[in-house]
Amino acid sequence: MSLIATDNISIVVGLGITGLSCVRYLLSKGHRVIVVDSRDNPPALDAFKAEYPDVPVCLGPFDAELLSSATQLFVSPGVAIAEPAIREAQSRGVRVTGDVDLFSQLVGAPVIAITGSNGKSTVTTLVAEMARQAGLNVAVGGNLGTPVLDLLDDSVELYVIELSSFQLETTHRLGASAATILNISEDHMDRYPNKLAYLQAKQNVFRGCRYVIVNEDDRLSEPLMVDGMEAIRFGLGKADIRKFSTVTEGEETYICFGFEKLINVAEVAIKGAHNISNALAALGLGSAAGIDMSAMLEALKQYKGLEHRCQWVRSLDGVDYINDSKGTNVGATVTAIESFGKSGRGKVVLIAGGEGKGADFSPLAEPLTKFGRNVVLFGRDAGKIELSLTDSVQSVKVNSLEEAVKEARKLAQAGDSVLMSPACASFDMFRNFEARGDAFIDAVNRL
Ligand code: UMA
Ligand code: ADP
Repeated sequence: MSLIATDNISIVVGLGITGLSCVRYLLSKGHRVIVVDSRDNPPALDAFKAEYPDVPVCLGPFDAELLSSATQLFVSPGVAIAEPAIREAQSRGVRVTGDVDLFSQLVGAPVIAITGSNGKSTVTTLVAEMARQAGLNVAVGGNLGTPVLDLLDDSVELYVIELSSFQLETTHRLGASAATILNISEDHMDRYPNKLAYLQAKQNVFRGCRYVIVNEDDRLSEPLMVDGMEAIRFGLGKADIRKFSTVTEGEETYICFGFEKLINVAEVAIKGAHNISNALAALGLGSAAGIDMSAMLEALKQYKGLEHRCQWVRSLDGVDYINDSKGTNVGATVTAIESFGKSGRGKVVLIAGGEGKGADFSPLAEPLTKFGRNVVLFGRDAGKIELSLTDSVQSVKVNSLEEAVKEARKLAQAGDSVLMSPACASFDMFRNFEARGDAFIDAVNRL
């Protein structure tokens, strides 16, 4: 059955880049489309009206009657399907779907799908690099930046897509060749009633999947296995058959598949235990999709990671300055503190804060007690983080990122790392995490 009924109306919910990609596709197939957005003035409005003057656009609070008059709703990731008007339309028989569902019906080449709380972008771009190294024409996108519908092209031989829990809410059957939930820790608690609801959305990545890539170090990443699915496992240590793992012999640690050594960890360009876990996941996904092993190992030697993820910026007076602006949840920041705490000569001065998305910040206390020198807090939820850290480490609140960097310089001692890993989204003060990372780099370079 086709996802699109030609004689009826599709309503695209959300006028962002996903909404635009849906409109473009639906119009190209001659469908009747209406666009709604709950904001009075979505950023893309003027450009949209200029390009599609004949498409009706309804702004402001969602109208349940209007939504209920559609055949299907294509809901953008920024809008929860739990919105009352969407729920009402659904209860009146309207199909609630999204761009990923549509993509999965149209795609003609194998798909590798990656979700999880942390490491998605790193693994997505690493797998894409492995595929390129093997000579494949690969398309890469999804939550990473390019909406999946905009990736579709007959010449593509492999799609590598990053999917968020938001995108997976509306994904009924992806049918990926290989899929993984890298790990699960709390995120987006302003959108979900509890962690289970967040996990359930993530589990949709496995629907119709051939190979599941399972993280043995995080049991929450396990799918419900159904007929026709095969598992490839990964995890640090504990080698086993059909598993990508690590084995340590004396001073050296190797990545293995089964009991066969593949590469010395020292040769892998991305560093830290979390990144080795990411490398194992990428090998699992790549091997499931049949990517040549020697090409994958070559990519591991060459791929240096993305900006704004535990990115070294500068050394000044013996102190390393690290930009981890993409550390947008507590789990990511815990990982970053432990990574620099264990590998550094000194302690960690953490710069954190921003929009906390309803998170519980208390898991930061333990790694900060072990590895933290001080914490400098800024942004909307600075006070909330401060309350969670009493007794573990001293903290100070400031009014801007620029001030935070200056304060961190005063507090850090030679051998320390100043780590900006906010554990929060950036939207209270910046356009996005990249703008926050760039502001940090500028401030550090001005010291
Ligand atoms: N919005 C409204 N009302 C609406 C529609 C949107 O208030 O009716 C708000 C949303 O709450 C959000 C913003 O508008 O703050 C943008 O929402 P959108 O759904 O229109 O977003 P797009 O521009 O289509 O971008 C989306 C993803 N955005 C979100 O999930 C919020 C992008 O991920 C993704 O790159 C893009 O599709 C292409 O697939 C961004 C993101 O922040 C980078 N993702 C979250 C994350 O990584 O943590 C999940
Ligand atoms: P995502 O796309 O899921 O946000 P990224 O690959 O952009 O993930 O990494 C964001 C941050 O998450 C990193 O800078 C690091 O602090 C943390 N991180 C990356 N990989 C992992 C992992 N496997 N486990 C825990 N934390 C991780």
